[in-house]
Amino acid sequence: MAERWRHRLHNAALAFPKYPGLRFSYGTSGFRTEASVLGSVAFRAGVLAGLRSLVTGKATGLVITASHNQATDNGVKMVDPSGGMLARNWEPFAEDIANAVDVLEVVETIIKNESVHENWKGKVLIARDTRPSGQALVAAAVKGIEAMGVAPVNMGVLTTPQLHWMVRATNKGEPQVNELAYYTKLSEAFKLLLDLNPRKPAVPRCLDIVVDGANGVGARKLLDLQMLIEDLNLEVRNSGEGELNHLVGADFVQKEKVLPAGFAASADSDRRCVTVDGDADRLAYFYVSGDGIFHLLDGDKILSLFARFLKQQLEALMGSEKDCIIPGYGRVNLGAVQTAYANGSSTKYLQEVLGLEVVLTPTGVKYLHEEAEKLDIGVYFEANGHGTVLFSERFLDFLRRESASSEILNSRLRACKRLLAVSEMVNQAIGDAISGLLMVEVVLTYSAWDVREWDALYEDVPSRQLKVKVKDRTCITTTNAETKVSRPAELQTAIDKEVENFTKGRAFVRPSGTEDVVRVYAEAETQELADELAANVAVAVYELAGGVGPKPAKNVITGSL
Ligand code: G16
Repeated sequence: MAERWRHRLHNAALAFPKYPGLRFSYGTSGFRTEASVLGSVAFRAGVLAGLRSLVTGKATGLVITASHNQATDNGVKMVDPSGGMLARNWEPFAEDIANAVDVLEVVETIIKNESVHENWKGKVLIARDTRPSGQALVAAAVKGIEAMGVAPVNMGVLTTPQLHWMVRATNKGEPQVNELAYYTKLSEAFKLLLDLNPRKPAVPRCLDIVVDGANGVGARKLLDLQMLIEDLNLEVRNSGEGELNHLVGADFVQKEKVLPAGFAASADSDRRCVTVDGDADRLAYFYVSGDGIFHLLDGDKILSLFARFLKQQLEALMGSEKDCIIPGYGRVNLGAVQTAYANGSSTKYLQEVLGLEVVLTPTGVKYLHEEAEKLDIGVYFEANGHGTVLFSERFLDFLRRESASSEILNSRLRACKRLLAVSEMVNQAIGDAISGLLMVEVVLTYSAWDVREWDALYEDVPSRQLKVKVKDRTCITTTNAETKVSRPAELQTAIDKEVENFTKGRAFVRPSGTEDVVRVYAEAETQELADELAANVAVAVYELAGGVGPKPAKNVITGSL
């Protein structure tokens, strides 16, 4: 490493010593913890993002956000040149640099391994969510990027998926990389998709939706988007007037299965409602039926809706062929990717009704994205609402050729054009609540469906999620896509024993990668039984994995086997 470079980095790093007594781990989605201790992590993430940009010769990105976490937390999500999450083989570097006493040591190792030269050029795009702590953390990250001699580009307050989209667009050489370009791309594809829809008189042209913005960045961005789409009539609530993610937002609504603050069962009955999380990378729909019952349409339902639509388009392309064979292309691999949180009924629907192959990965979009990328059309969603639809370049090339080869707008050409427009509208870099919402609306309009018809695709197996506080959550390790605990072994034995007592019982636990808790998930035949199973497994976690604070109450089994 050149002396001048080393000197500059050394001096800059003096202002960002490692926070004493803490170990930072690179979790499900980057670094995340209490904002007050994150200054040095932000600086060091800036250094690493700069270095990654130099090594790849492409733009990288950083988003300062703690997504669904409480307002006093913050975090750093690192974006790779593809627009996806940081490459997994660089995650150990991220953890090393965040915890190093001497930043230079880690940097020098990478520079040596990758033969990086000081004169190489790099660029890091940086954005933040609406948290008050964000500005100072952006400033720290910018110092880190500059210390590497790389150009920081501060994009301001954005949703996480917008920044991912911009990194991808930059590296694809798009002429305009800014918010307007993002909204324009999405809205044009959306309008084209509506125009391609079969015209049915019953379909309302104006799409009325009530949005829970989690008091975060997504609320204001959706309002910006709405300016470009006259068919969309969004009533945005929780747009910043209350506390970020407190009793609002996709994480709260999906886990608690209740209405967010600012919504009322009587006043909002029968309205189509949407919730996003604090950085707008999660999406869920909900509604209250006339009988006052709350209905959630989570990531699994969104995945099923999308997969059904995509399959219909493939059928139009297949003509008289079978098994997803498309004349002129061959077999199209359409598949779905889920995690252990996927409701059992959704997996059954995808496999048995749609006949799709379903792959299960551990929690974290980085794992799902990787699997979806292997397919011609890969749809991935976590139950919590993170997900998107990915298209392979080879399949897109085929669609472009096909759509240029004919002028007769028959069902085959419409399907080609639709799929191409979906690939433009649906974020190809990462799951995106904004583009996901547009896609849901397109598919509902296409099918002339309301939310109830969509909801009726399948009935969820009742489920419950709980959190347990333990002394050290890393004492739990898991295997088989997180469906089994490998350590402590007696915990898995206890879970198995509990599950045996419940009809249609299924349960697993895993340490959270974003909060200091162990998460518990349970399914059973009825809601009461799912609640009981979850509570009993929570007690097992508390007893066998070092629970702290008040002990969860064990439920008496009332109706189990
Ligand atoms: C992040 C990841 C998601 C993952 C979630 C789970 O979400 O991006 O892929 O599902 O964490 O968190 P945990 O490990 O705590 O269960 P977000 O929206 O918080 O960035």
